[in-house]
Amino acid sequence: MKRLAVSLALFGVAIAAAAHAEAAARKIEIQVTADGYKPSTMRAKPGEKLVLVFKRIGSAGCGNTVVVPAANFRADLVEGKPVEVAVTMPKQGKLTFACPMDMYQGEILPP
Ligand SMILES: [Cu+2]
Repeated sequence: MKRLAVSLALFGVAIAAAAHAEAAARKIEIQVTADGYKPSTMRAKPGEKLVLVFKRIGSAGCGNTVVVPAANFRADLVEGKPVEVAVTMPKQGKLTFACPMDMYQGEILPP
């Protein structure tokens, strides 16, 4: 019985740790408009975990596909269907995203 209590306690700690890790990723909403990404420049700490949420506004312009090279990510964007991608800021340098032709560009810079 004591052993069960110990494993239950450890289980609880594991769940709490997992929940904490989930909460640690910061969500950044990026609107994809006819004029490009809004915002197009953001800041994040090296090693920080982020979730980028791309929200297409309207259908004009070059926002139908977004590419995040560092995450090996490419997705089609449709209005009303936000697309999320988890990324981690590199230890050095910046993270970038763009349309496939690099006409729309966004970057996440260190502080
Ligand atoms: Cu383009």
